[in-house]
Amino acid sequence: MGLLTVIRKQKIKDKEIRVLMLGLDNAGKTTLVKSILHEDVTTISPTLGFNIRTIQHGQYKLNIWDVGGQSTLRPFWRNYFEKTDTLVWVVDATATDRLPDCKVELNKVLDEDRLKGAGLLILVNKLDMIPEQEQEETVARIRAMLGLPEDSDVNKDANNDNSTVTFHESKVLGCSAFTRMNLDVALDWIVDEVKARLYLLE
Ligand code: G3D
Repeated sequence: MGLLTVIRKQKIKDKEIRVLMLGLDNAGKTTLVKSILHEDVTTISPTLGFNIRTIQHGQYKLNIWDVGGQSTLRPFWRNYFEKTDTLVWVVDATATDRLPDCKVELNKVLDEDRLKGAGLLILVNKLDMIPEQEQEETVARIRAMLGLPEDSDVNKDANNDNSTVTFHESKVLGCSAFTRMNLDVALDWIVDEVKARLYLLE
């Protein structure tokens, strides 16, 4: 068992999970964190550096690193990769014109060795802006445009030629920071994926 695994196992014993939240600026990262914490989401200022917020979810403590997504800040993302258990990548469902840029940045991050052991959760945010009957299709279209496979063990997805994704598990989930749609589902997925992965290594 590698040292990293031992450290991670210790953390899960202490019931702590480190979550790194990234995505382009304006995707709604800070709003999502505030919404999860039941804070007022009407006053949000741009994240110029990073915020760390702790969320208690069931028995687990999630330390969420919300890092600014402006292009000038992206070179600094790598400083936060170490010891990440789950990468949450936030996409603005209404910003289809930015999807190509989003895909480029996501693939750069997915290529990072230091993140390769982490779980990957893609949150397609701002679904409250999309008519209900189009939400499912919107999430599917964004998944396809980003070159992501169906929710599964992406290690086994040899047909995904868009990236060298080697994350353990991935999930794409539509959500809304404003209505809190699927936020509990997202937290459950993070905790369950980390628990299953680290206990499987025993
Ligand atoms: P960031 O941290 O990813 O840069 P922010 O993004 O959390 O600062 O949010 C950027 C803008 O998106 C904010 O609007 C915020 O209110 C809005 N937003 C975030 N989440 C949602 C959501 O779920 N639904 C809708 N409709 N809007 C959302 P402003 O106007 O302040 O720029």
